[in-house]
Amino acid sequence: MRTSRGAWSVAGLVAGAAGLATSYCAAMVMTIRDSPVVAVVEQLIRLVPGAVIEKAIRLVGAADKPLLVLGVVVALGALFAWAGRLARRSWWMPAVVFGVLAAIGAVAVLAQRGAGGTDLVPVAVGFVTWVVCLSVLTDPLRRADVLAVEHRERAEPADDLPALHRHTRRGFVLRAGLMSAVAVALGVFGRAVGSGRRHVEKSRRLLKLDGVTEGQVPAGARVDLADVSPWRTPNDEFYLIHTALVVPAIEPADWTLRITGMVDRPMEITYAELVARELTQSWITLNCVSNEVGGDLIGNAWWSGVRIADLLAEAGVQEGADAVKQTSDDGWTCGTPLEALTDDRDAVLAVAMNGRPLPIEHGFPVRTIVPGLYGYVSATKWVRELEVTRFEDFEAYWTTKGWGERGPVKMSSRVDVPRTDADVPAGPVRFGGVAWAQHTGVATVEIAVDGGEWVPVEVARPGTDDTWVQWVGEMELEPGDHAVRVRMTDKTGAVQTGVEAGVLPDGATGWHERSFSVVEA
Ligand SMILES: Nc1nc2c(c(=O)[nH]1)N[C@H]1C(S)=C(S)[C@@H](COP(=O)(O)O)O[C@H]1N2
Ligand SMILES: [Mo]
Repeated sequence: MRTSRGAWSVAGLVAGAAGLATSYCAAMVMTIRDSPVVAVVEQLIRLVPGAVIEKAIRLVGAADKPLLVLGVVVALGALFAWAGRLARRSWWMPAVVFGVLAAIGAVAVLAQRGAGGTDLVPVAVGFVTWVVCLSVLTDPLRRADVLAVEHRERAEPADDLPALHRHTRRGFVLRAGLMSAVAVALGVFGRAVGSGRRHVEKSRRLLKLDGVTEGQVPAGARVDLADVSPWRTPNDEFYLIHTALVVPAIEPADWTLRITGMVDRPMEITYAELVARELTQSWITLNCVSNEVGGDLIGNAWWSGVRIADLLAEAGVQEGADAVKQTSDDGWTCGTPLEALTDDRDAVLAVAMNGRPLPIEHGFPVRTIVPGLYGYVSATKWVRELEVTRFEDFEAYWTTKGWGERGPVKMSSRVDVPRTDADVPAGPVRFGGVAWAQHTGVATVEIAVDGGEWVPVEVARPGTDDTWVQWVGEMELEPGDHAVRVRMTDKTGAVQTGVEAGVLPDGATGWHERSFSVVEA
């Protein structure tokens, strides 16, 4: 007696459900808006002609969307069961079914606004789950079939078989049960993670912050050349670095900041108290110590926040302190030189970025921003505590991993135009890019083509030393292959070094270079 079709269908269904659960959970944990299934349903809605939708809505009323989702789930269930039955014949046929489904999911996900490569991770997670779970589930079934055939061939007494079947059935039921339980648990976990975030996202959207303005681009901050990095980096294009797998979703009403350690008057301040204080707004360029020469882990934004120097003065910093250990809601820590938080620069507890409450990924509701320091020693997202202390008394997250303790930004510059390997028409060739030395300031920028002499270029003057500056230059070049390099000089007269150093332990150095070709027009 061979295994029943039903068992194979169940195997397909359970594996299918497990894959939906892991992909949903992955999407929630990665804070992707929704699971791939929802992306497919949304895509279906978009593809169906409007007239059909209208008729359907008239027919079923407001139940149209739940019905559609139900329809997709039923169709998926049928496909999963079918894939399970196919597994009885060969291992690759169900893999093809799952592969096609995953491909549809991937296309639907990529068709969403603003989707990128990482949005495909949940699809991949779901596909791998399907294939692995189906093979684990069908393994006892396949063995039972082999044994049943052997029995028949050897014409052994049939009374061995029931025991054998009980044994395989137990193996199968155990695996299917366990898998279903894990799938349900993942679904519940994903939902909890996702709903907390949705709630915070709503609070964030409804927040009105008095005094927060859209930053005006300073006169003179921009050069006249298309394709140079824009002066202001839009929030959804600003680079992201954090160690948290699930980013904290914090209701402003639940947020407080504690100022502790070597202070005369420890403080605890709520969100309402913080935003009621005087706001400071400024353009500040933030960059990551892990930014390679020419890399893009850098962005410029208009930050609105409350000066940390004033808060620390109220708390009363004690003699002997030289550091502030910052702690995030997610447990991440960094050590910031006390001086950078108490001198006259705009080191702030930021509540808004480019005129909007901070995006959740960028530290909502409150993060630290300090001009002139790399992010890893200063820019704590979801900040919860500032402990005034001494560098010798603690170690922060990255310093335990071999990164420098202080982390001042190193001056650097980048060529944005021409793009690498671009073909530019003969005639005067235009070059452009950005240069930065936050809180010190950029004095001059120079370029050198094909290892030739350094030639000064035009540098924009944004009127602050805390941001990057755009630069633009022009040169007559013969047709053929060329390479351009850039370097800057800061306002103390120090020239950017050409000595190449990697990002570890305290930031990369070297000149950025791009190759391009000049072609006959
Ligand atoms: N809580 C927390 N804050 C953090 C980090 C982190 O991993 N966790 N990374 C830091 C690093 S290394 C950088 S470069 C900046 C990046 O800020 P962004 O993601 O808003 O661009 O945040 C800093 N703040
Ligand atoms: Mo960083």
